[in-house]
Parts: sequence; C-alpha cells; structure tokens
Amino acid sequence: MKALVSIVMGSISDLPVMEKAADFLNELEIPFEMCTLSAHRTPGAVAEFAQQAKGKGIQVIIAGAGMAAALPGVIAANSTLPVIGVPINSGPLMGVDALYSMVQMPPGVPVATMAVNGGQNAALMAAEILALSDAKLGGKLDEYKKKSAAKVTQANEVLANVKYDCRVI
Ligand code: RP5
Repeated sequence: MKALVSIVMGSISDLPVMEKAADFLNELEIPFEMCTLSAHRTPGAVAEFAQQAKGKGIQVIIAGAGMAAALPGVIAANSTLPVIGVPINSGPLMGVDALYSMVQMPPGVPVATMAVNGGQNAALMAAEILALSDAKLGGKLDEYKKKSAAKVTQANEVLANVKYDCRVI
C-alpha cells in the first residue's frame, strides 16, 4: 500500500491536532504517511521531502505548525502538489500567528489554510481532492455528509423536548 497523503507537523507537540487528520484519513481508508519536519530547525530536510513527495506517489500534503509557521509555505515553495495548512495554537498568540503565516502566502505559492487547529477539516479537504479521481471515495464522502446532516436533525429532535414557559413551538 502506497501513501497518497503526507501529514507533516512542525513538532511532536503538534500531534494532538494533527492526529485528528490521521484519524479521519484512517476512517476513510486513505493510505497516508506521517512525520515531523521543521522549516526552521530542519530546513534542508523540508526542501528534500517536498521535492521528492510527488515522485513517491503522494497526491496531497497536509502540513501543521504553530507560531511563525513557515512549514506549509516552504513545502509549497518546493512542490506543485496541493498543500493544506493547519495553523496550530501552540504559543502565546493562540494560533493567530500561525494562521497569518499560512494564509498570507505570496502570489504563486498557495497554501489552502484551514481554521486554527482544523486537523479534521484538513483530512476532509484532502479526501475531497482525491475523490475527484476516485468514485468509491466520493461515495464515502457522500455518506459522511448524510451522517452530518442526520446529526443536525437528531439534535432538533432533542431540542424539541426542552421545555420553556415562553417557548413558542
Ligand atoms: C512550531 O513551534 C511547531 O510546529 C510547534 O507548534 C511550535 C512549538 O514547537 P516545540 O517547541 O513544542 O517543539 O515550530
């Protein structure tokens, strides 16, 4: 089995957020690889990884990092694969620093930036990209959407039984 998605994180301390991406890819049965690389601490290794990813068969890269988060941008600078960035709340600025670092990429080097700590959405976005050429995966995503909608319907059934004197139903 060859990995189609690569999950990269700036530090092992990012794992609690990035494992949400891993869990979701696992649930969708999408083969992935996962490692730690740092744009500032291991810059050469980041460039090498990004330059080799496409040749290894990777189709989408998810990169999460906190603080002055250069990781997804540096990967995007070294690859034409779609790069999904996950800003992580790991410092005193609570992820806003990482969000701005990722979302404000210069023209020519895009990073599809998720919400702060948006690990699960990163995996869903990666799955949507892969589903463009994988009908079976597309079917799984349709099922996921139906389940999400069912949760809202069920929540309304629960809310319907919450009584208030002044509630108009
Ligand atoms: C970033 O600095 C990492 O992505 C992490 O979010 C943050 C802190 O890293 P550690 O000091 O915990 O390794 O580069």
